[in-house]
Amino acid sequence: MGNILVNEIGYRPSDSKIAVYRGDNAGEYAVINQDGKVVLSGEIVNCVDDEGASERDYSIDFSDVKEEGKYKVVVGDESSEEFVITDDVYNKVLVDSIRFFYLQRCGMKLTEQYAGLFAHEECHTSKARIYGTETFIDVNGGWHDAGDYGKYVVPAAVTVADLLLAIKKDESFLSIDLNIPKKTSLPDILEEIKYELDWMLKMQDKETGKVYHKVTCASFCGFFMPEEEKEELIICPFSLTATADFAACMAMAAGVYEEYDKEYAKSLLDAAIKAYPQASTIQTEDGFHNPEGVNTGVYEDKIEIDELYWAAAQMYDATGDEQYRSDFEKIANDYKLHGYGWEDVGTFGNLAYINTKYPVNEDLKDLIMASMVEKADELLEKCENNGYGISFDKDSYIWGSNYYVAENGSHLYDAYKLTGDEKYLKAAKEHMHYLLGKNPCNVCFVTGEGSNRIMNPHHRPSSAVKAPMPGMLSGGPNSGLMDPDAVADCTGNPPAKCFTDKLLSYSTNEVTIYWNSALILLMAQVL
Ligand code: G3I
Ligand code: 9MR
Ligand code: ZN
Repeated sequence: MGNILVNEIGYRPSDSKIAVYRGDNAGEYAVINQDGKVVLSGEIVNCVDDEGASERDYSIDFSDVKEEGKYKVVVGDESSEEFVITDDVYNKVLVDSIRFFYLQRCGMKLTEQYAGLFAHEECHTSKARIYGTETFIDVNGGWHDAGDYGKYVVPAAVTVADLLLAIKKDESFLSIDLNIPKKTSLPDILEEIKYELDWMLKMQDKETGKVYHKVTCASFCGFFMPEEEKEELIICPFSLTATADFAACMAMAAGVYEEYDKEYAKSLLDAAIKAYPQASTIQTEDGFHNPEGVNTGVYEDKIEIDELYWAAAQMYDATGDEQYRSDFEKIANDYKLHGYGWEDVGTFGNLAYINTKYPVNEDLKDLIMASMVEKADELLEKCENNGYGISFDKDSYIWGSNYYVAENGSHLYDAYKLTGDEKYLKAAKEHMHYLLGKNPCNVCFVTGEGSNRIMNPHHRPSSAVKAPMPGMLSGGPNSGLMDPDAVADCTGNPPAKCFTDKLLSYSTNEVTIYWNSALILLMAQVL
């Protein structure tokens, strides 16, 4: 079985609903409700040869089924997993995926009342050594990055940016009850984001304004709770990417927090103003590399112009200062930049520039908007050759492929906003459905959700308590086979099926804060 793939969580009544049937004998399909009654049937027609999955895929459009209830799609004697149609079908996955950030908190005790199984003592509270010196400083707080307990500024900045964009898109996020302990009167989600911003502020050198790249132990630790990682914390050198991303993120956050706490917003903007001019002065060959003796995540990035571009745009949007505008426009005249990722952040810059309340060069703005639509058109073309309707070809399944699925969905959504053309929105939605179960792996990639669940994410707390923390987006198929379990389980698989739900498969089954935030942003956009 497992040859009829759907969003395992389900659909809202008005959503378009497309199941995939993979096989050679198409024939008839039927949609059956919980009473065993056929509510829709028909002939399967369209088919695509999907290179990434090495399958012939047929799509079954059952959008006409709108009544609330539980359903299955069947073809011959094959059946999909059961799914639900109802209005609030995505509420739980949304809340759990945001609560994940609270559960990733470092530097404080998480009590059972709020964290349940994932309660832990305070962790990583000792002062951290600035690499190569005898100086120790306080960099407590923030979110653990991923399945490891490191804290890295670059991914932190894009995570915060995604979450702030999600809030800007859908103000109802501000009233979501996250069941977290409150210290301020901020909406829950802003209080949670503040926890990360406060940590990021500590990663800035107060004297120079430059920003340290990361704080981790020398190596990744074993599979225990965070308070058991007791090795020395090491702060790695400043980097251009951390400093520019920091400036961008702080400037963006200042605009959002302004409405709630003027003083806090000012401290964010001041930090951004101090960081910004420093970023481009940090010269390293090919970006940041781990210094000798440090073996944790690198977030290496050879192309740093997009980080400067994002920072300039965001600084201009926050201040209206012509210098930032001219910095941005100089780069924009030479490069077309895109990207919602930790590596490529151009789209964040584009959005800041095209939406700012301050004057812009209208011709340049038009060019940027046109290039955003052009990017979406390229993605749309790929969707047509993909059996699951996502913008992936056989080479797209890299480390964290699910991140790129979510990001591409956001690019498509942007084109919908810019053109009003529904075809982009429709395609963007399929990217969400893919992540939630309509995919060649036949699994719901968010923990705690769906019928075919991820049970063994590469995530230390989940391993320690022997239960997957809910609401985490797994990295997904990676045809690079970059860990021993991926090699053992996926050799010979088509790219789209190079995924294994094993604890030690960090190259296919890890989780991170920025993969979650990308999913959250996509949900804010398409739902
Ligand atoms: O960009 C290239 C692409 O051009 C090429 O076709 C493809 C072929 O493999 O590779 C692409 O690069 C990959 C890159 O991710 C894409 O972003 C690299 O191979 C791959 O090694 C790299 O993986 C990164 C991984 O760290 C290893 O460095 C992931 O993006 C990144 O999310 C991940 O981050 C880790 C942190 O270091 C530590 N904490 C956990 C976190 C998640 O796994
Ligand atoms: O747990 C680590 C994970 O967060 C990283 O993304 C990954 C790649 O850098 O590495 C993981 O740690 C593994 C290490 O690289 C190799 N030895 C086994 C470690 C745990 O699986
Ligand atoms: Zn910690």
